[in-house]
Amino acid sequence: MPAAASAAPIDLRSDTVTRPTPAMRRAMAEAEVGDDVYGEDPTVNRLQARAAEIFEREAALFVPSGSMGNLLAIRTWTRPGMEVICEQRAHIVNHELASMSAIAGCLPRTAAAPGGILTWDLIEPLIRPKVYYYAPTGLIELENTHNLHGGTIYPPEVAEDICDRAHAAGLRVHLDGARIFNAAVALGRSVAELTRKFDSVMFCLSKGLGAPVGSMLAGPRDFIEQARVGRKLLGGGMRQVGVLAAAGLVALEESPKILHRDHENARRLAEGLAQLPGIALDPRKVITNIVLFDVRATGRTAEQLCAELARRNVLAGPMDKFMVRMVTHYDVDRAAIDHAVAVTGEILGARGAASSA
Ligand code: TLP
Repeated sequence: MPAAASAAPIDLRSDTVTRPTPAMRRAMAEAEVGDDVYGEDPTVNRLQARAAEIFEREAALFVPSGSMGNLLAIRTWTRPGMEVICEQRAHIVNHELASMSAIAGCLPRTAAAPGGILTWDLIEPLIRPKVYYYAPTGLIELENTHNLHGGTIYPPEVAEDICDRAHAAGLRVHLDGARIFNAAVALGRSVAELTRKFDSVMFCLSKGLGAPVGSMLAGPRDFIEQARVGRKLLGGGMRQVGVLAAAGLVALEESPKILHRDHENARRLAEGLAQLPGIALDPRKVITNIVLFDVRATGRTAEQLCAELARRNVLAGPMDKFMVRMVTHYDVDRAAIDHAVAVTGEILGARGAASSA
């Protein structure tokens, strides 16, 4: 794997950085297209039908991004002035520009949960009593896998318990399943099984599945029809977008089969990094493709370490002052992982680390 400074960087900033596979590029070149605002793009229609089938839902909608998919779900299930219950480090709270407030008119109401995994005990106290001077609870949102907790997974029975109790309380539950295929592969369950009790599900084609662009929102037909209107309102009505949907279809059919490699690589990466001086990380907690580690004890901030890594052609993401994230995906193989560990060891002065760097 590349050791020379001129080689392509080993890019572990995110699984969003994957480039389309040759099969995706072929499908894109050959895609049959039409105007999707008229509902006439056959490839988009096929992708939507296939996603609905895989998730055992009435309908699905192709959206430009996961952020738009989440926002559409919030906007469709709520009205302005409501609250959305979610985990404190949820992507919708930390990485979506306050869109639930700026656009949907809702406030997040958060609870911090160990590993990012909410339970009904944590959610229930946040539900507002039906008193006219409180902002009503409009929606509960869960994230699986949980990005900012290092790709953690909801035990299926915990997620189902939340959905059952929410429904009994008259509340809906939306799943940010940007990486739900990673959870399914790690648990050996189908995405339909893991998501069956949620009222709506967003998942990304453009993360571990490797498509260049796009996410899907799945749910009941009337919900999807309203979300389609919302997508247009936000400027997300796309025309001959079958060229992108074609890559999405390949991603949906082919990529889940190889996601397990990303998980093996992430565990290997975590085991290597955990040996290095100053890195705080428990590799046993790495079960999908995200490795989060604390670098406080290295005497560096996350940004400083990431800058040093970048100078050596290894790219990682600073997530907060001392937290670094590395994400595995199909564009990094095992040799690249070993190289990334060696380079990190070299920077941190680990004994014997430079030998393979
Ligand atoms: N996550 C990105 C960054 O925004 C942090 C990444 O590199 O991981 N839900 C979850 C759980 C996500 O991780 C992301 C993207 C989204 C939603 C939004 O998807 P996009 O980027 O397509 O808007």
